[in-house]
Amino acid sequence: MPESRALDVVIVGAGFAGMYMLHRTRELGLSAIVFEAGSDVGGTWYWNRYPGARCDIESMEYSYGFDEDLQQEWEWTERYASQPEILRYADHVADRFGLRPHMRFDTRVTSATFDEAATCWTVRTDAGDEVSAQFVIMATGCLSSANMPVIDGAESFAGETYHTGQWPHEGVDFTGKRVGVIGTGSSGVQSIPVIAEQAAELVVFQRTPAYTVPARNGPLDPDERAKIKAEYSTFRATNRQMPAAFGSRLPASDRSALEVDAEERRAEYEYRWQKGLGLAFIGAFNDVLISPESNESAAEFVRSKIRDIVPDPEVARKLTPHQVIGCKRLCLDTGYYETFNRPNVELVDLRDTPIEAITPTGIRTTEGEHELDCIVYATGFDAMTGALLRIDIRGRDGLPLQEAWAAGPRTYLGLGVAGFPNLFTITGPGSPSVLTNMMVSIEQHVNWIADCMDHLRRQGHRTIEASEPAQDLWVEIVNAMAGITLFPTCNSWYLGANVPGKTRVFMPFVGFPMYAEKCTQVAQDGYEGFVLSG
Ligand code: N01
Repeated sequence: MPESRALDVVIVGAGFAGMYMLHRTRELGLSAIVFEAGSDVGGTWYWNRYPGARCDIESMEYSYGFDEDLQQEWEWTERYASQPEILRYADHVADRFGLRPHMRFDTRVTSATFDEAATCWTVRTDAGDEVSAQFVIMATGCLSSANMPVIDGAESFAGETYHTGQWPHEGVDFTGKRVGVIGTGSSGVQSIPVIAEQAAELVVFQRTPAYTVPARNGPLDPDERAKIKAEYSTFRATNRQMPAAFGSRLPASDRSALEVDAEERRAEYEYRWQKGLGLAFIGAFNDVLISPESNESAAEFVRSKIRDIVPDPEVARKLTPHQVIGCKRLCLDTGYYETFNRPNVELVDLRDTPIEAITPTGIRTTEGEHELDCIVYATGFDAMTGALLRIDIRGRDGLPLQEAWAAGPRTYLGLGVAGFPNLFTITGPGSPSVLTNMMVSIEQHVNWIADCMDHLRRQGHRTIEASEPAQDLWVEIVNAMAGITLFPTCNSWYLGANVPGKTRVFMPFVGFPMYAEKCTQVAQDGYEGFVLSG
């Protein structure tokens, strides 16, 4: 039965953001519904079931910290959790906090329209629901709208086609198949070694070579797990003080890579490479993402590893990246570069031989046709704004969000948008989000939004809305912060540069602790920069 109720809150998405938002909303005694396009909870972990899918933040950190009993009772088994284990965790949380009765699955929100006279939102879905709510909270995720490149002839392919971000639930058996993978970002880097083990032949179509460091995943050390659990809340609090809200077991470096000699520099990179410290490889020195020279020393270290691992000089050459390391998100792998030593794996460098077309039987580059049974698109996402903009969101005076963001997303704190009262975006553009441990950013945003709704109710305000001047200033600050770093120097999805036609704007805010402090201050100052009314 389609819903037609009047509610306090509509939450869009049942990933980790939507789940915790629902929990907090219910704790406040507000009525709420979650609409979710998938058939169950989990968000990005519900959709990304490709072989080898795994988190690149350690499991003891990539989990909720809001409930002491939850964090004590849940036992992660691996250092970096696999997608199935993370989905089991999401399932456990949904049961434990009784969330599912307030969720509507297989239901995609199609529009949200602000009604000025009634000061409420009307939300419609593809299942025929039409509900009104005082607040709409977008928990739509940063990496949930698949990026499917437009390639000539793609529809003519007679074999099977998959996208890593929309993987079939029943899994895919590549045994005996000739498989082509397009894309070598995190999803490609994780899936390629696993597909190579199964497929008869694997052809990897690479446009930009990836920098990737070994995850050295394995079973979690029980002593380490117990040690963290003994003081879990302190551990979480210390992580929140780290620039990307994770990794406090290793102190943040206070040295420039240029301050030490070549031997010491290499030893530091080698230590992180051997220990499988993942994204913290970039944190070896405090200026790897700031100084081109320091960055080059880290990049050259990884290049030397590729030369060591891959004996064929031509294959090693093709695999070697030359852009700034960390500018596109660093990948974590299990045997990625080694995979190209296998006799059943071929690497096609699209910079030398671009794709001309997809044919009924394979992929044709300028060098000839590769006959394939399956094509896997590991081509990423329309990140941060894609999921928001495919909903027809209309604020004051019927202004579409698509129009308000025509020149790129504009928000105040990544939480609110001028002209769109009572609409909140969890980990929206302009917040640290994808540059951090997402779980920490999600909890920080959900808590802020819950406290804000509570404040409005207690103070008798009906609406809250970002002011234009505060939003303009915030957009400038986000740009200025990015400008200090090397992030804007490559065509990354952080900039929207991976989606043809998308406006090039650096979307996340660099630096979690400073950001979180600012949000707290804004709330303490009576939601400074927002207009409260009604
Ligand atoms: O997507 P990507 P992803 N022709 O955009 C290529 C998170 N994540 O799904 O670089 C040929 O990084 C594109 O080439 P180029 C993580 O935050 C996390 O891999 O644009 N190639 C690139 O190689 C990650 O950063 C985890 O030149 C085309 C690839 O496709 C984010 O998701 C695991 C093309 C896309 O790489 C996105 O990762 C997985 C075309 N037309 C993902 N279009 C973990 O937690 C695109 N490409 C570990």
